[in-house]
Amino acid sequence: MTERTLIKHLAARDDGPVTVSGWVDTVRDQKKVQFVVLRDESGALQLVNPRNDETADIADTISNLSNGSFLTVTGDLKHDERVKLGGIEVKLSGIDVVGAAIPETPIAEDSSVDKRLDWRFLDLRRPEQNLIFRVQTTFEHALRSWWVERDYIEIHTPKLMASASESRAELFEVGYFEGTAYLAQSPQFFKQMAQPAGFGRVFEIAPAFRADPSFTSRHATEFISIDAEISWIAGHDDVMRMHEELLVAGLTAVKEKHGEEITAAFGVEVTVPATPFPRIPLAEAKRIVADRGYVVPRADEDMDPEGERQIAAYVQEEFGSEFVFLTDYASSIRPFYHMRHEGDASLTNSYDLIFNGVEISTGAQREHRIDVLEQQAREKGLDPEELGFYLDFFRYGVPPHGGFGMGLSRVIMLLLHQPSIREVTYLFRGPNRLTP
Ligand code: AMO
Repeated sequence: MTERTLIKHLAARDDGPVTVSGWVDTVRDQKKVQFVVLRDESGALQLVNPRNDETADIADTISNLSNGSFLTVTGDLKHDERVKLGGIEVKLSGIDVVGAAIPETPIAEDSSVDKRLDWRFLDLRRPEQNLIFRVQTTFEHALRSWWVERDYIEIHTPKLMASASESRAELFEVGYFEGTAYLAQSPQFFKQMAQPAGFGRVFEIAPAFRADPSFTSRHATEFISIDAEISWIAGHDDVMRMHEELLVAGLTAVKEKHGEEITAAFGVEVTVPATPFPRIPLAEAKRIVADRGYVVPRADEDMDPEGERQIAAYVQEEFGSEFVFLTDYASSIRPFYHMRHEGDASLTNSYDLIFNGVEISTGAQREHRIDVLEQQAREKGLDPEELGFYLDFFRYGVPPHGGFGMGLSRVIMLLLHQPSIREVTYLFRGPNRLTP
């Protein structure tokens, strides 16, 4: 493979000949000297070309350069404190326009998000965008490592399904030969299947699809769902303990590797949260929010976005935490597969995790007793026939188990204080966006 010199590594090199590649950021074409700022994913570098007879060809090329063109240049690296851009510059001896760009750039810094998404590959060239995806890589890698070190098995569940796994209202239907298939809304059923299969502890990081017509900053029709499911739990607190330790591992890795860059680019200090995260039953959270003067949703409704912000503000003030588990949701607002409280069937062994005021996750202990599960499915108006294969999991010996699903883009958005998941999704999919 061709050796590449990244711009960020040049400062540590001795003065002398170098070859570098990157995109033209700006050109200052002056009478006596020309300057080009070259950018790659790691930084920016000043190129200089004093005009004289020997450099006339290079000067011609520079005069015709358009912003965004991709160049490979050779030259002499020199450290010079007076150079504002990193204290180094390269005096050109050769310039090769490998990929010329059309001069009119279709987007600018102040273009709307929609316009930027139309030209996502150009938008992604911005250093902050590049950082977002390096942070995401580090975060995902740290989660995977944490799980692998603890003997979890990584599974890949199918995204084409014969029925819904969450609400029927958000199902994408696709033609499937003579019949119909549905895009998976969650790996829910199949990650649970790993428990009677004897896998013990599993995880998956994969796309999930929701035919949700929302245009909010936190909804996509396709998103990456981070899922885990574990056997031998005593209750949903075991799932929450795993969940918080996992997040600590992910955020520690991000802070160590990118903390300073993140502060420089976004003005955000990455905080590794203390554990245990505060845990507040939903009913109590609603009382707290009401005491703060906010009109809370009814008891049989989920916390709404403003309620989530209010409880997050409370937790930040009281416990200095960016995270809070809201627990024990009412059965009426939870799916049929959540286990209900022993002795109070109106509540479930479940939780939502709120990070900086937005829900990032839902988790629960699952109902593993087949008769109870069937009854709960019927109560929710589901036909046990349609759930046939799923219900079979519980007929052949299944351990108590539970797990969670967490939206990757929501975590990254909230971690980097971005205004929308559109900014942190490589290619966003929403109700009116299927391209590029
Ligand atoms: P839930 O439906 O709450 O739970 O989804 C889990 C998490 O996935 C993310 N998420 C979304 N992200 C972007 N756009 C969407 N339209 C969207 N919908 C959901 C959120 C949410 O918290 N099967 C359960 C999980 C479980 O119990 O294991 C489930 O899917 O961050």
